[in-house]
Amino acid sequence: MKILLALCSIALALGSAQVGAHGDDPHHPGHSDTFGKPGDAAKVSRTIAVDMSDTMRFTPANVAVKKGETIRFAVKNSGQLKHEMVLGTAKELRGHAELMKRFPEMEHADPNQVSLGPGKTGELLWQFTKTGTFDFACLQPGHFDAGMRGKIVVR
Ligand SMILES: [Cu+2]
Repeated sequence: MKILLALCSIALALGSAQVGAHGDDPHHPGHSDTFGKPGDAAKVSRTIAVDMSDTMRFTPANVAVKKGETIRFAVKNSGQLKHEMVLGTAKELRGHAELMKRFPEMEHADPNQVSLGPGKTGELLWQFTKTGTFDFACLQPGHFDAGMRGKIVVR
């Protein structure tokens, strides 16, 4: 796992260099500290059930939360393929989805995501600390492009 995470870091560094060439912030923004932080299980405001399927869709694909809320996403993979729910900004997720095509074996174990095999359930705890519209997506190779993504509006 350590080796895979190291590969992920290297891949992200390479990706950032390319983003920098386009005049954007050359620093990788880090995993999602722009819109919140890992949630505390003792402070969960409510649970939102999210289903992931082989039709490359999240259900629901649109989620509304209030600023400050800690959400427990109860995630179920009802498909036959591996899927994952990754929280982030649209830019972060798009960049990461491209990297996953080049490094399809890349594994993640970050607090802003949960990866689930067929039929598995898991959870993701996140506190939303800023208002705005944020994204989530499945970064398994090809799934993002197939439309496996959703939006979170924080008010
Ligand atoms: Cu998927």
